[in-house]
Formats: sequence, structure tokens, C-alpha cells
Amino acid sequence: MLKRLGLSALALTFCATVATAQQAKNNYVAPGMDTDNAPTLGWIDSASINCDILSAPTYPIGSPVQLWGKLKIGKNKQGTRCLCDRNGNPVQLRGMVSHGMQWAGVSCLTESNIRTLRNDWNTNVFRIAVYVDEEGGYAYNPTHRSRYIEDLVKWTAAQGMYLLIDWHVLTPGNPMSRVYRNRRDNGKDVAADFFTYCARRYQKQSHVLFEICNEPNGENYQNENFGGGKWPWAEQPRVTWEDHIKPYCEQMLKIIRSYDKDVVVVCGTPMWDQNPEQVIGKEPADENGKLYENVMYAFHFYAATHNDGKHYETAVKAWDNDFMTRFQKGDKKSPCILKELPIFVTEWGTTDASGWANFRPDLSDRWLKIFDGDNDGKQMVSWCNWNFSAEGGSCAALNWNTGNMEPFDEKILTESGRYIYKKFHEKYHTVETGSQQSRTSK
Ligand code: IDC
Repeated sequence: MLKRLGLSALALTFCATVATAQQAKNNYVAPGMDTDNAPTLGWIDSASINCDILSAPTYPIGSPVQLWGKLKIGKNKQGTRCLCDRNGNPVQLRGMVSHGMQWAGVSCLTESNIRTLRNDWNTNVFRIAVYVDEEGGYAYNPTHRSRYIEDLVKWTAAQGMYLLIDWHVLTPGNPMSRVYRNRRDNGKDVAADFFTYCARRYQKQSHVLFEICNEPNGENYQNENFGGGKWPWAEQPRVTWEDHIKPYCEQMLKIIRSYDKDVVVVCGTPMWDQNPEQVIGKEPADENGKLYENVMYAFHFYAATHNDGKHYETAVKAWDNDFMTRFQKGDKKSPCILKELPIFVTEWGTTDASGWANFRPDLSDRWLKIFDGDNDGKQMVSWCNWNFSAEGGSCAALNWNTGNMEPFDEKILTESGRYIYKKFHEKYHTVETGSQQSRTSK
């Protein structure tokens, strides 16, 4: 038995080594862009440049977008940068994230579900996760753009909700990797092409926001979260803010700003969006060194994995990260993040990071309190919950094999779904007045 285990472990290690070496060869370009056959910034599909500009919608009276308008970054009374309405009043977006459109997400993306998410769930934002290279993702099916994204832009506009378009970098974790920037199959810089298209086509859609890279990650990240240790499967170079993520963000910001001078753009942060503190003092700037405005930084947490460091529920040792304190007040590794940077929690789950186990409403509550302004920056933080689907995982809001919400019946909700549904009803969309939040309308 022991021998068999030993052998299969050896075989696994061997396969993993071959796979990662292969992946490294195919996917990784370091540092920054590929120089072998490099496309110039934005190998742009001419369809993107020539696409029509979608005309401005009329938002329903009393809806979040009609009241708040195009969002921007301003300051709260304490002087902390945060997400604000068109007049500079702090606001908080709260909503759901789709699943992948090529997977469980698709069946739930219907006009009537979006209507229900606004009218019944009381959400004011929806985040659409545009996976790129994962099986059947955007790179293999660019009609995702003309179909789901376009539909969602229109459906959310009709409800007066915000829409966050998320370029869902995940595997590989380097946003500069050639699967995003210079594909072997067609040489396309799909990231630059995508944001050229979206920024141009949606420049009059005041409700659209962009998230330019979900969860940058690199396996060889020598991360403080893991006691400074290396990951065991460490062939791929590390992905850092300075060498990869920031240059990528600056390239996308340049493209986006050439069509839309002030749309809010959320940048990914190192280590699966866990370490925004590495951005402090090093925010993206244009060629003249001027910092880009209306930029936010992503933080992602899964309650049972990322918390005060006392509840990590797997066998990983050396997890001494107190994320909660770092965001709320700062710790020895970082000043208070919520005081230093405008943060958008564009994805979080009530479970552990697998999304399949350890539902933790208690830890979720603690995080949501911090995001309601209980932090040294008094920053109200916007968030989107993973995920709006019936994928079967425990962080999915809908029970397996359900999804059509009209007429809505709470029986289709999972325990995570019931939790989050209740949270959406604890507040109606608010405009901060001083340190208080006033109920403005449903
Ligand atoms: C998961 C999906 C799962 C899919 C996987 C792909 O739930 O069905 O097979 O991605 O790798 C994230 C990611 C998000 C993950 C999610 C749960 O942004 O794509 O979804 N998660 O694991 N970061 C932390 C957790």
C-alpha cells in the first residue's frame, strides 16, 4: 500500500513538473510583455476600433444609476479616497457575481433574473466574470462580448443598476501572459482588444465600470502569507505588482482613457487580490508620471480562508495573516489599507476559497461590518458576492438545477443564498450623509 502511494505520488510529481514546465513555456512572458514576436501595445482587432458607440440609455427614475450617475473616486469626510456618486458623496455598491458564462453562469443570465436581482434582491450592481482561457472562455468564443456582455449592459441599464465588467484572469495568473496578450493561435492581444472594444462601445453607459484583471497570481510568489516560503510547484516565476500587474494596468488604463476619460477602473492586486497593500505609494501613472484618476484596487476574501488568521480550515501551516486587522487598522506589515486606498471587494464568498465547503456566516458578518465603515479610514466598501449560479458549490446562491427567478421563491436559495439575500435587505441604497447613511429610496 505504502509503496503504491509512494509511486503514485512520484508519478503525480512528475506529471505536475512536466505540466508546469510546459505551461511556463507556453504562457509565461517575463517581465512585462513578450518580446518574441511582440505585438505593439494593443494588437487591435479592427472590429474593436470601428465598433459603434452604444447610445446613452435613460435610467428609470429613482434607480441607483439615475440618482447617483456616473461614479467616481472622491473623498469621505475623513479624507479617505472612496467610491462616490457624481456629486462626490460616498456610495456603496452591493450585488452578485455571475459564474463563468461558459459554465454554470450562463443559464442564470436572463433579463428577468437581472430584474429580480434589482427589484426583489435589492442589489445595485452586478459583476460579470469574463473568464478568458479556461475551457470555452472568451478567447474561444468572442461572441461572449456581443452576446452576454452586450445583453447585460442593456438589461442592467433598464433596471438602473451598475455593471462591473470583469476580465477574469485566473489561469494563468499573470495578466501579461501571452494567452491574454499575444495568443499563439492568432497573435491577438485579446486583453487590449477587449478593453478597446468595451471602452469605445460603452463610453456613454454611465452604469458600466471595468475590472481589468481578476486575481493576478503566480505560483512562485514568495509570499508573506505563507511565511515567505515558496509554493511547492514553483516553476512559474512570481507575479508581482511592480513587474507585471502595474505595467499591465497602465497599458489598459491608457487604452480605456483614450475612449472614456473618467470611467471607474478596478485594478487587480497581487496574490489573488489578497495584497493591495503592495500598491500603496506605487499607483498606476501615465507616461508623464501623472497618476491615473478614478482607479480602485481589488480585494477578495473567502470568509473561512481569509479572516483574522485563526480560522484557516485546511492543513496549510504558517498562515498567520490577520487580514481583518490589516484592513481595519493596519498591522506590522501594512498601514490601514482602507485608509490608504480606494478598495472594491469585487468578489467574496461566504465559504472557504474552494467555494465548496465551510459556510461561515459569522466571519462574513465580521467582514461586512468592516466594509460598512468600521475601519480607520471610515471607508464604505462596495462588494459583490460569489456567486449567482446553481453550480452546486456551497458558495453558490442558488440550489442545484434552479435558476429562473420569476416568480421568485426563496426555496431556490442555498444557505449561502439565504444569508446574502437577507444582507441585501438590511440596507436600501444609500448616500452617505456625514457618518450616517440615509435611506433614499428602494
Ligand atoms: C471557481 C468556480 C469553479 C471553477 C473554477 C475555475 O467556482 O466552478 O471550476 O473557478 O478555476 C476565485 C476565483 C473564481 C473561483 C472561486 C471559487 O475568482 O474563479 O471560481 N474563487 O474557487 N478566487 C477565489 C475563489
